[in-house]
Amino acid sequence: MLIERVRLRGVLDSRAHPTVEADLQLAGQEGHGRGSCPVAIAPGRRERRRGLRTGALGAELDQGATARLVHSALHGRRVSGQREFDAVLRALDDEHALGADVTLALSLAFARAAALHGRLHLLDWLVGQNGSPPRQVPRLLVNAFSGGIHARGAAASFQQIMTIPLGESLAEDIRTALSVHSGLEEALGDARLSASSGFLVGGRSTSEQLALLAAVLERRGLRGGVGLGVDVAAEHLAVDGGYRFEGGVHDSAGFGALLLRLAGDHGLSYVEDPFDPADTDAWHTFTPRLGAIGARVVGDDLFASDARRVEAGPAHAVLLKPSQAGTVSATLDAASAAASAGLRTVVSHRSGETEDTSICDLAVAVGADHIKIGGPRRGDRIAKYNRFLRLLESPLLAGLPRPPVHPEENQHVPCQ
Ligand code: 2PG
Ligand code: MG
Repeated sequence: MLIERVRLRGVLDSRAHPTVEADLQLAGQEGHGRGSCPVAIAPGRRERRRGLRTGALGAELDQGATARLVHSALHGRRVSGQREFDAVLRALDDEHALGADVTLALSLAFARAAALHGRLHLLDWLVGQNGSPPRQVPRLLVNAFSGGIHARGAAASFQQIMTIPLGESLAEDIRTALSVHSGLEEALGDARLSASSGFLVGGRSTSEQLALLAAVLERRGLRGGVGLGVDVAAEHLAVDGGYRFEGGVHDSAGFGALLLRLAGDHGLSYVEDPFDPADTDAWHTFTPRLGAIGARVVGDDLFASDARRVEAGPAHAVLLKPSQAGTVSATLDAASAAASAGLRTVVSHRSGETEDTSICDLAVAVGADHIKIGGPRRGDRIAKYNRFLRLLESPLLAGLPRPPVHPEENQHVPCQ
């Protein structure tokens, strides 16, 4: 495949922060592939450097020094496929610190251009790159309450409290997500401060939020059909000597005990980033204990979507964020490292998203158990819900099973 033209563009994410979009055209092709990179409000410290944060908008980005490097490396270059293209990006990044925003936008633009070139859908292209057919249709992690740094930094609380619809079909799960969300809006009434990124609710503790959620599920007749999960995002709660949480500071052991109690009391089946990535012993002690009550520990900032960091032991599953990995190939590598270690996978959006919906295709392609796409509000998130509704028409998804309702059903069983 001969790369004819590449263009970088500064666009806005859902928080109106500048990020990178790329267009890429292959020789003999009408049209181009396009990709963009989402933005985290405060990336974990193991995450690859994000980029130059130039603030350049529109064509300004295509005229700067980064774009000159990209143009001279890519224009007129012939590559055999995604792997070779991503290797070129990786080498450029290592030498010139392009940043994951530039490399991911280009990598996704290439994937879409290559798919177009082969008259394929993006999903088919990604499945081809992954090397095995999709094996299940992921379950949604639907944000209900935002806290921690997502609630503008003040609250020492979990970053997300989420619901997990457990229906037989994805369409049914989306209907459930809509029902829970409107039930929550109804229940919160005036207490709802912002519906734009989930809900920011002043003065409510985590237990109260979980209890409120349970009441909404009860009222909507959904109690048995929806699981509950949290993203502790503990790296952002860590202070000298422990973790800040709801007015106190808890040492690792105390924080682990508190999390286990919360998980038991509220029937949580999903706990993401319970500790700081460096708090290694705490992860190793906590994971089997949470597993014993039928819940799963997921590593986000722990693994930072880096295949070299993925290992069995500290967690049951790996969160995959393409913007952490930096390219499509690096994301697929992290997914296959997870499979080889017998770990499950979860694909995730970022707190600042664009209209790019490739994470949906990716989650299906790698056979992820879950995908985190936020609550069913706001254009960038609805775009992902709609992408799934279209993907369901793909023959590749016909007859595929859903992941097991009880995580323990196939814990420690390699997923591929
Ligand atoms: C997370 C993500 C997505 P951020 O921690 O899982 O909600 O947040 O993009 O801010 O890292
Ligand atoms: Mg997280």
